[in-house]
Amino acid sequence: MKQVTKQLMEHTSSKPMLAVLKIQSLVLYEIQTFFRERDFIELPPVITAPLTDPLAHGVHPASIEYEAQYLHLTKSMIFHKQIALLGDLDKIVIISPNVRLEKSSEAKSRHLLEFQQIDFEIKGGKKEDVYTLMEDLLIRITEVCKTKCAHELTFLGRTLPTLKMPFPRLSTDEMKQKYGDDFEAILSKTMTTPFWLESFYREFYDKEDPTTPGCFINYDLIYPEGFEEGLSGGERENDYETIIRKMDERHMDKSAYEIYLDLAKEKLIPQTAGAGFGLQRLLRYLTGIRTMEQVVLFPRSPREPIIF
Ligand code: ASN
Repeated sequence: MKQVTKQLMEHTSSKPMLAVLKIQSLVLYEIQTFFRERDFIELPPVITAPLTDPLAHGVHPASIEYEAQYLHLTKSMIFHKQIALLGDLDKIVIISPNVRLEKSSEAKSRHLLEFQQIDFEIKGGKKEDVYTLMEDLLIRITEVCKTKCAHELTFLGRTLPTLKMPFPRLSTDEMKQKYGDDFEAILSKTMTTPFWLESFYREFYDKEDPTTPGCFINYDLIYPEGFEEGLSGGERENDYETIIRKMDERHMDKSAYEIYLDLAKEKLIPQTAGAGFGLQRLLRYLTGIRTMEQVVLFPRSPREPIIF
């Protein structure tokens, strides 16, 4: 048997992997139940689209040519979430496969090339709604894992903390001043509870505070114990002039955004707030396994060859 075949077999049939998959199955069930109980409508994901998230950091292009069209593999459901809420839907959630071909030289330990993002959006929602929802969800997931996957957690040597609301909220500006550019990693290592980092300069679609230009009503949820970023989101920009100004500031090519901008101009994009969190990053935190490749059955990683 070839070495690589042996490697694949050992990985897929290992005992820690079985424990991870049991936890993953429970977590997926809890996530879907949690959102359903709160009247979110689950939508199937969009996998190819003429327009996808521009992302704040550069990745290799991932698109396919279909006859006369270029279709991008979805990097996040952001624009589809906003447009889905333009009618009578109020709250949506999508378990969305995202493809981001991270540059291997710049990729962090939390990056995968392909992952599942639980992407949700609330019409008329505010930052506070997202915080309460996510804190409730994380508390529920950790508690359910402790009772229903006690055996697996013990086997993995993981003791999950008892999380309490509200999670701390920290401003990126203040933390940068205090800890320097590496503030996020430093804080993640020192904190013992998940916490919110607030106000990032990034993609145009996150809302800039109209009363304080340069401040943004957006947030990341950071896992403690060095597990780093788990969620990104924000209240959304829906005013046409503001969107155009922010796209110009970011030197964006607007040609792909024709329909999106048309809808914004007609004031049809609703005010919403939302976020997305990665399933595999959550699993890393829950299982205590630090290596991303070890929590995925068939990993697509910027750090190693993709073997199957
Ligand atoms: N899904 C994220 C959001 O809702 C965006 C992202 O993944 N880049 O803000």
